[in-house]
Amino acid sequence: MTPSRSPLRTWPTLGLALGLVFGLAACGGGGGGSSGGGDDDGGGPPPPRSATVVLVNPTTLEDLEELCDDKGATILGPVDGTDYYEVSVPDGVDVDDFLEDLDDELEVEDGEHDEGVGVPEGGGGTQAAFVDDVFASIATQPALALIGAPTAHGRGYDGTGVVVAVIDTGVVASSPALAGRLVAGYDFVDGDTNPADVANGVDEDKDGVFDEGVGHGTFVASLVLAVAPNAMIMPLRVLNSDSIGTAAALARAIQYAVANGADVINFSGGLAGPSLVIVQAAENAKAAGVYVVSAAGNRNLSQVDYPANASAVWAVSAVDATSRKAFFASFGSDVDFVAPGIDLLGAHPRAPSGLARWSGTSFSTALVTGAFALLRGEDAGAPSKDLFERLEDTAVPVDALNPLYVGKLGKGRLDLGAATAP
Ligand SMILES: [Ca+2]
Ligand SMILES: [Ca+2]
Ligand SMILES: [Ca+2]
Ligand SMILES: [Ca+2]
Repeated sequence: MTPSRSPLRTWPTLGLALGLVFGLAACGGGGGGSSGGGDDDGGGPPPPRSATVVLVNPTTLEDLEELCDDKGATILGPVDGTDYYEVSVPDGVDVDDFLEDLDDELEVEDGEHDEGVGVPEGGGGTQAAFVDDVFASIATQPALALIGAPTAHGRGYDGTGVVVAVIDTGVVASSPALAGRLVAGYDFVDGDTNPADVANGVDEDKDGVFDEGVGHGTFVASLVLAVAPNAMIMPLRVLNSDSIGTAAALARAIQYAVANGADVINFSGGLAGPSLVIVQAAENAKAAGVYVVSAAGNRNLSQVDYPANASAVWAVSAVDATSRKAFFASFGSDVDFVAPGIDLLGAHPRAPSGLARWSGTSFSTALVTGAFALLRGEDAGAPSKDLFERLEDTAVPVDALNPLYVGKLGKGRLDLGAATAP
């Protein structure tokens, strides 16, 4: 991947993006769906390499079929909602060479490598702190007051009738915070209809921590519902129990959300490099009136993560309780909003109390998605763009409080009091 390449340039006629390379994902089976959760436990020396999956946007399917025949590659299937196909590159074939051959033969002008999808809080980032205060309440935490949620609720805004797709690690449906608020979703990791967030005792990302992703999706969903208590959550699982996933799964989940009636999509995750297939899925969703809201990232960089940086995706960064940029929050001209993101209280299925505090732009993102759901619940007809622009236009500017980040924290901090003012 060439860092200097802009993922936002005009869409190439012949784009080629490489999705994830999962050591454990046995893609060679050729079965539908994306990476499987199954694994053969690679203890000891390097495990046998499974096939690498690339995402290819060919001139014609016939061209691709011919080439794959030549190379012994397998077309796993189309990536719904995009022009891409998932192709399994045979074991023992150098992926760079394979892509170069594609380049030669299909005049593909773009290649991206090994971009795993994850969450900003992953990889030793911020950790959830379990809470044992029995009086703790997600709904009455100060962060919600800071964004004016109680004021909006007092005016009757509650998100009734709104479906929010939460693309994440899945959810623990038994969490009290989600009771009665789930609609059918899908599991793009396992390829089944149960997007349950379950630990599997496998350290998929080999960082020495097992199943560190479990709880992320539930936490995010609980925050969406804290802002929009009568909205419904459509859980779409694309991240495994170590909170990693594939570009193809994310693109498919975006397409699924649009096709199944979601009003907005929360993706509190991202990847460090461009993925054209994800951008294309988000563009197509936007064209259908369904926006993706995504996290700016926790790397304290002046470059927000993908896909939040894409123009079709709303990017959310994090501030503290005094509206100063969170120390970890990435920033820049691609940020659209900021919202509180430090020590938020949310539902965590691994905490004995069911509650945890957690920091990250993932959670600021959930608040903005919930805010959209509130506005949508009171106005079924307005274009989504208008509702997001209302959130932007009513945001409280925070530049004066953040002199080092002027113009780099979007329009400011979410203010639902102003956004719902009569
Ligand atoms: Ca499942
Ligand atoms: Ca791990
Ligand atoms: Ca795991
Ligand atoms: Ca954006």
